[in-house]
Amino acid sequence: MRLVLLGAPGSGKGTQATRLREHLQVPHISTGDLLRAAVKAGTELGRQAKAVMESGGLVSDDIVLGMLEERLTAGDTGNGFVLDGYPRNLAQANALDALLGRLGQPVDIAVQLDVDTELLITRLAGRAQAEGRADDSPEAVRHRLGVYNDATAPVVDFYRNTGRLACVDGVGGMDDVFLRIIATLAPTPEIG
Ligand code: B4P
Repeated sequence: MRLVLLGAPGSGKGTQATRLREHLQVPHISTGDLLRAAVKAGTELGRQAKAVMESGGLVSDDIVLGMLEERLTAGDTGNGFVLDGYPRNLAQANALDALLGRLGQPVDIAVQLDVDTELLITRLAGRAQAEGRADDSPEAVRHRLGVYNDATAPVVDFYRNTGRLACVDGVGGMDDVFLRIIATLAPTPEIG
């Protein structure tokens, strides 16, 4: 299965992607993790991405697409993948469809995790305390939520309009949210 996880910062994409990876036995590909690894390794790409990420902005489409193409052609996605953090704007959504069309691996489903803004802020404040991620500071979180509403929210309609969207309530325990996602993936039983 080729699954895209959508949702605002703090909606639980990374958290649920880890569970889905185990359940579906496919790789979890997170553009956030790929970018953080490049920053940590001090590569040229990481140097370009670092300041943008810390401010809560989006890294340039070209950089992220190049990095993603390299990852999707690594040879381990024959049974599918869980893509987390991409696409984040309409240009990325179109680029992803074009890339996966070329690879003959179109997206099967996009799962949108719905969580209200106050709870997102609470969760990210919790992670800021626990992990000290630079982009979980209150200013960066405000910026990330603005970027999400302006640039990423239209991506939900992109998948809705192409009949590939499932919306899931992302509020509740992590295992409860996971069960809701799994329920959207199960084939509908035939009646009669
Ligand atoms: P990401 O790494 O994608 O960060 P994120 O949106 O915060 O999601 P994450 O997966 O980490 O958090 P989650 O909701 O699981 O991106 C970071 C930055 O990288 C971006 O701002 C951007 O600069 C750059 N970037 C990444 N992709 C890009 C792209 N395509 N284009 C351009 N730039 C890109 O979890 C958050 C917290 O909530 C955790 O502490 C978790 O424990 C908690 N939580 C989760 N589920 C919960 C639940 N059910 N109940 C209680 N707490 C829960």
